[in-house]
Amino acid sequence: MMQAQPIAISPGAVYYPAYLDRAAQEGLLAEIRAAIAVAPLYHPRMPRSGKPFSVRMTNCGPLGWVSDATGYRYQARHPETGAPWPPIPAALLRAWQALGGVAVEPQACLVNYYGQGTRLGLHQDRDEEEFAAPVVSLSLGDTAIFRIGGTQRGGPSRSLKLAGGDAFVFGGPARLAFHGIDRLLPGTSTLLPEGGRFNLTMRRVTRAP
Ligand code: MD3
Ligand code: FE
Repeated sequence: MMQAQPIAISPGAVYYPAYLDRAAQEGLLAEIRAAIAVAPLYHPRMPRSGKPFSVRMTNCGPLGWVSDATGYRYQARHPETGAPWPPIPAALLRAWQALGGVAVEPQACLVNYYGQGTRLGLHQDRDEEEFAAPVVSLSLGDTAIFRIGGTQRGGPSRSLKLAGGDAFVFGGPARLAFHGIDRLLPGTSTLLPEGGRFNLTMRRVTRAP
């Protein structure tokens, strides 16, 4: 299941290329598809403008990140079905334990799906109350061009390819780094018959008890 030497990208940002082998990717994909059957992917909307994201999203865990015309927030239920989010899959909890280096449990796993031509603009993840815990990210499917900068918008940034099976941990100063997905490289993975990419990010939302 595990492989990969960690590569330090910047203080607090650690990249684990090929963290999941093919069998582990298939197992995790099956768990994510089961979660999506309970909590369907939907198009979040931008605060104020109400313009839909090109990326579709859902969540697992006691809390989920949502966005609509009224703003960004974490909530316990799916915005369209009203149902509680399904639990975070066991394989993801194992990755959090192995890579996160913290005793607290994650409360949210945001599931992002990128179809061809979709992107996610540069942003900071700062809707959580707890920034001491890292964000742990796993990718499945096609390779994406990921961009990461510093904690100031408009500062220097670098771009990196994130492939299916790769893991990333963003802690310390990297926890508040600006980041986004510039584009996908279509046809770079055979994992998803429909093509595209899933990214799974686990987060601690409230202060640890
Ligand atoms: C750095 N997701 O879900 S993963 C997000 O590929 C998000 O779907 C992208 O940005 C994706 O918020 C990028 C890498 C990532 C995720 C969360 C971070 C980098 C991060 C949080 C803080 C700092
Ligand atoms: Fe983010």
